[in-house]
Amino acid sequence: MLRTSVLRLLGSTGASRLSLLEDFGPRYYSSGSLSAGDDACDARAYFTTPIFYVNAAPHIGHLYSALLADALYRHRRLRGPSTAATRFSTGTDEHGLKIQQAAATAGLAPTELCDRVSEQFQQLFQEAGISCTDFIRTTEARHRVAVQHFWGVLKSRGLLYKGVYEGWYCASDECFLPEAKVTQQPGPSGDSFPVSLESGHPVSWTKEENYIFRLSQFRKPLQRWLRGNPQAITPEPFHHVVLQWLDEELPDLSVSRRSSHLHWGIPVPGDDSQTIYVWLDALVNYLTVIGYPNAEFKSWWPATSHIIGKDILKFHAIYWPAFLLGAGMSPPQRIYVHSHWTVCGQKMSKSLGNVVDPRTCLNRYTVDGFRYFLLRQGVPNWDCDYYDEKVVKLLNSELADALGGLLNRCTAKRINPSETYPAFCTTCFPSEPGLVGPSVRAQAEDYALVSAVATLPKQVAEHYDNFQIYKALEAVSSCVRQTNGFVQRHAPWKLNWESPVDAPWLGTVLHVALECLRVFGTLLQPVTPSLADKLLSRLGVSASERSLGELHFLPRFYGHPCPFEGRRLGPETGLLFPRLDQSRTWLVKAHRT
Ligand code: ME8
Repeated sequence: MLRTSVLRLLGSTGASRLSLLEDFGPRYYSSGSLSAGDDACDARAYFTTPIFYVNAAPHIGHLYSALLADALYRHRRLRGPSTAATRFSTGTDEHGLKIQQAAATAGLAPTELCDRVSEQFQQLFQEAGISCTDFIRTTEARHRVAVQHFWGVLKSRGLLYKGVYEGWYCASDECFLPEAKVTQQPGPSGDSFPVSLESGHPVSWTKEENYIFRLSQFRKPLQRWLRGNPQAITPEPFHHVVLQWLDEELPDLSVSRRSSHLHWGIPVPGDDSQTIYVWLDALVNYLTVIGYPNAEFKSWWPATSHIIGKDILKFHAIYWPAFLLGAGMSPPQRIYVHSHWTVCGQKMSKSLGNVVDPRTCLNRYTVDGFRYFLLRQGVPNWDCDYYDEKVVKLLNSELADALGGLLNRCTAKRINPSETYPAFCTTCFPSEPGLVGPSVRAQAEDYALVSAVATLPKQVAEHYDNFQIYKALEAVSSCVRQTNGFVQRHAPWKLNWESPVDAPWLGTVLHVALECLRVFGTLLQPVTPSLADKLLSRLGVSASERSLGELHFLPRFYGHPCPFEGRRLGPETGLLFPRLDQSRTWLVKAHRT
């Protein structure tokens, strides 16, 4: 029963004036709402992605992990004042049997394969606007120093011993498997061969004298860490899964291989006949990046958030914290786990020929378009299915029509001939709802809009903290729809600038809509950086006015001056996001039965 649930998770895929002001207004001004200080953004923050194997070219799953980390990192920088206090690393995992075998199959020296594929990851991430501060390769000298030092610490603390390790090994997954996790799969010619129950990859029987890590000693400390830190692994179901795993037996772990079998790796210090297990090597990358073993690393550890896929949860939530505890260090602060992208309901794989090339997608849907799609549609708790029609539909409806249309409606010359941020009229839109008078034009729904957009930055921040970026985007999109409804309701195109009755209200409608757009543009920066820049530039918002601390939505409504009122809009630079043609859906179509 317990196991079934674990497998299922891992294997599948008008308000009163008082309340308005109390809820959102004063807090905005007194505390700056989302600026540094009130949410510990003065502290350091270090985001990481997994380092990716170089046996094959990157696909959309890899890009998705990097985008999640990039959005978290960019959002964090929007909140905090100091960019020096944030770091973001990604990289490539280049050692191990898997790479050794892939190089042999390709007829290449391992270094050649590593250089070639690592370059593909770097190029992809550069094209996709991944703003990492560090790209690490495990074949770098600085990493070898860090791994060998870390090994020495574990050894000196009596946590490594030599023994014979016998069991199934899966080279594709680079892991040992107990008997219960192996099954026989029928081969093409009627014979059968052993495979991993979870991944379906072939396994082979291994018996060797290795160095073994006393993992079994860490069951209780790991349980204490997780029970004492309910947010350590997010979303919660994954936290729960790890605690379930820890209820089971936790055998010691082989952390080296015979060099004659595995030569492509980092040698065990003082024993060249053994090569360090690739997962121990790979996990230490998170320390290498922050300068380990030099003391500087201490200012970054453990203020770390690891973003990982569900497939490598055990390595990050059990092995890695155990290694760290063993070395006298704290486990990472947060582990954010996401599920997988499938294609037409199937796992992406080279052999099925259904791997979606992210560079093609970035070209077809634009960088911002594809970033938006993956982050808007990707739900960490469940697997998501990819097909092209979905991308076109989403981008046309949310970016081209809803957001682009809204900007166009408020900035077009025929509606806004002076091309300025018009004045807000407090008698047309008093801060107290329900007032009646000849010049009062605002309705109950308009107060609801103001209230929704005023709370949006906080809501979005909470979604980021809970690793639900798709919900943050859903909330922005819902407010964009509400703002379009506001503009539609008051039809500024039917109002006349020449009329002394219409003009103040016309200006107010545009002012409110532009203020909403300013909030949307600010909040979209972590996901669609260029599109948000285009939007904010069109609104005339300068670079120093784009942080969350500077946001102060609709200050005139709350009785404060507005720095934008009367300001000229930025230059017109064309459509915010041109509509995509359905014929662009030639990549992967949805299955229709
Ligand atoms: O496991 N959907 O590297 P890896 C979403 N080198 N994300 C996916 C995905 C999919 N279909 N497929 C892969 C390794 N990913 C080790 C990691 S870290 C110290 C060492 C993403 O190249 C996801 O983040 O197999 C997954 O965990 C990672 O790529 C695995 O990449």
